[in-house]
Amino acid sequence: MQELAVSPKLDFNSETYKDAYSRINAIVIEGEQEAYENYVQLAQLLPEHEQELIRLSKMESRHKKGFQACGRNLNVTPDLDFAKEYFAQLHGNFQKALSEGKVVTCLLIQALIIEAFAISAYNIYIPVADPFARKITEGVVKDEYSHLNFGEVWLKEHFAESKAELEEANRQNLPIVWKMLNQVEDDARTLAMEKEALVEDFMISYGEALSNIGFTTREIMRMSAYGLAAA
Ligand code: PL3
Ligand code: FE2
Ligand code: FE2
Repeated sequence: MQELAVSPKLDFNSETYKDAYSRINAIVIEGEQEAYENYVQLAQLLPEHEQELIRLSKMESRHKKGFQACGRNLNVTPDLDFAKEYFAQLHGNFQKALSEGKVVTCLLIQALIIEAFAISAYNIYIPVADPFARKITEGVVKDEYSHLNFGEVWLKEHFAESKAELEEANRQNLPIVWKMLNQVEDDARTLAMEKEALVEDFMISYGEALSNIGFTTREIMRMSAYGLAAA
């Protein structure tokens, strides 16, 4: 209900809103594009799940098209150079893990961290989005839960032998996410999305995923706060 008090003040056609939207929209478009590529590459690493991963990758390209339409609907040109730079570190870490055949690290980066980040962003965006984007985002976020679930199920089945690599990959990549959140804090606020709400929602999705995989509450606390203080 709180968000209903906020949304009437938003002017989706104001220059301020559109300027912030040109970066946030680009981040989401680039994120969906990279998610598409990552699932295609994961399919090569996990041939026994090839069909399922290709199915997920196709969902990501639909998401990208949906968010491109959201930008067009507001007459906003997404700043894709900014967005590429925004994802560069996570992208580099994924590519490095891929080249080393580290499927656990790849799954942690894409299916857990990026999907949990997307879920939190989309959940917080939906109540304050323009009506067109709200409809699109509601459809997208449902899919993202199934992507998070793919990572959870695979990692749960391979928990014992993946645990150490998961902890190391978390230690290397989670601080990057906190940094990415800080980088969009101002633009997100212009869209009526609060950083605290994003952090909270991320912690819930990511923490639940870690718990389903097999980590204890103590381990989850330690892992999910990693790098937060420095952010
Ligand atoms: C994977 O399916 C998608 C990856 C996309 C990641 C998006 C992260 C977005 C962070 C920016 C916060 C504001 C979001 C606004 C929502 C339109
Ligand atoms: Fe997606
Ligand atoms: Fe996804």
